[in-house]
Amino acid sequence: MKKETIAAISTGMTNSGIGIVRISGEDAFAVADRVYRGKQRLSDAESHTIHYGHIIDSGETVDEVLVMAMRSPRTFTGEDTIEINCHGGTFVVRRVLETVLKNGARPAEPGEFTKRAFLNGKMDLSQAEAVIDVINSENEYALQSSLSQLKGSIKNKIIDIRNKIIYHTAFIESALDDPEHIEIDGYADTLLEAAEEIIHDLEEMISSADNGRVIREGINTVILGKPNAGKSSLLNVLAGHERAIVTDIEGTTRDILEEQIRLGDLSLNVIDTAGIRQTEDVIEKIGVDRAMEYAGKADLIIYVVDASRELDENDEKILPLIKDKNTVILLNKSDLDTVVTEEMIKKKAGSICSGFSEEGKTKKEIPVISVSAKEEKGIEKLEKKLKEMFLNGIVSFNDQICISNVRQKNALADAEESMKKVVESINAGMPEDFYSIDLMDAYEALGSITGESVGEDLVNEIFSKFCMGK
Ligand SMILES: Nc1nc2c(ncn2[C@@H]2O[C@H](COP(=O)(O)OP(=O)(O)OP(=O)(O)O)[C@@H](O)[C@H]2O)c(=O)[nH]1
Ligand SMILES: [Mg+2]
Repeated sequence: MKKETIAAISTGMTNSGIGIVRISGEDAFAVADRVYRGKQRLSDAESHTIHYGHIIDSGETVDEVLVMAMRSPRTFTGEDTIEINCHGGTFVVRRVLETVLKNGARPAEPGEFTKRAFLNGKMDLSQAEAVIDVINSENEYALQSSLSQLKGSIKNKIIDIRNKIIYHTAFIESALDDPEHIEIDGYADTLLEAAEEIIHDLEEMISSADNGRVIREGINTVILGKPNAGKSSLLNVLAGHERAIVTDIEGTTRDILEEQIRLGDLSLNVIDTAGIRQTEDVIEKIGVDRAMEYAGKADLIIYVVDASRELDENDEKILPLIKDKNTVILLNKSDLDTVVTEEMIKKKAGSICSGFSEEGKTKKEIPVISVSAKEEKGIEKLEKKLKEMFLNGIVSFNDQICISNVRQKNALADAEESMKKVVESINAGMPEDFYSIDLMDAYEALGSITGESVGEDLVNEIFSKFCMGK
């Protein structure tokens, strides 16, 4: 079936220097020739050339343009493609598009160009998803990881794993078909080793998803501490303006407050919370519950200790919340006479946090920094520490695979589950034909990442999230 020729404005809809109307499909050249006047017909032009001329609508000049003529298959969509570079005023770009639409193209749906690139085999689904991620990237790291995905890092890894799975499945099947010639005894051990290796690879990719989210959406940072410790004061310092109400009344902050903060290449979603304490006040109690709930979901906890007051039962309540979390402890109010020392808080935290080994020595030392939110002291140290904590693992993104997409992550998790079943079956001494079902399930799940085993509905849903003209 002949695919319709589609057209859309591919540049942003604000007045700008240049606007681009893109046409893709078998009739792209014919449609363009109906609206373009220049030295030469585009149909006679060589591929990948640029032509100066005018767009004409019913004898009237619409704009002066440069037209790029690119023939299939070496184009983004894999189809014949024309890109009209016109002046970038929103009105004139729309007029050029209208003229094109009057002459045989239909408007493209959001993401339809990329969908065609996928359907024409120019890229797999993980790369198509990377296209939108590149467009939506808001920082260098997000961009780098999307670009690596676009180049095929995920695709290649998935193909590699799928090849291994299919090799083992094929071996089992043929051995079962032809037991006289193919020896299957002892094969379980080989498969077990391979399955464990695959599980390891899958787990690595799944865990990269959290890094990916942190980079893309910012680090979810929750400020915890007892009432009056100076949490809201800290938020205000980090935000650079008076975001939260600060008073010397305990229980000032009731609800959670969120603020986006940039630290160089890092973005933080900083959440100020109600001071943790036992309270009879109904509203404050809801606030405290919320603080705990947010702490559970945090990527990072900044635990603000009031160093001018003794540690008390409220601090004790906070310690379990920072267990297993990336945490920075701030000894706040360092401008006053302090009673809490670094050693004291480290000892307390060490007794509860699993990051500390039995000898009391830290495996993963929780950083403790003296600050004064009031006098804005020590804040630079905090910022430096955060960069250290989060950027170290991230900088090498170029050559690392980073899963950033929930759909892909879920598929990996499904594949991992199936592979674990394979391991279980082998360990339980089940017959060979048993595992091949689970192996094939894993194979299918991974295929959904690259788009080899996905239905039309899912494809449509994925591309509908794209912007117009891409
Ligand atoms: N001297 C001194 N006072 C501070 C410092 N940080 C905060 N404060 C004071 O401590 C009091 C409480 O500060 P907040 O920032 O409201 O404390 P909070 O932790 O948000 O308190 P709740 O919202 O009630 O949980 C205010 O009077 C602040 O001015 C500091 O570094 N030094
Ligand atoms: Mg507060």
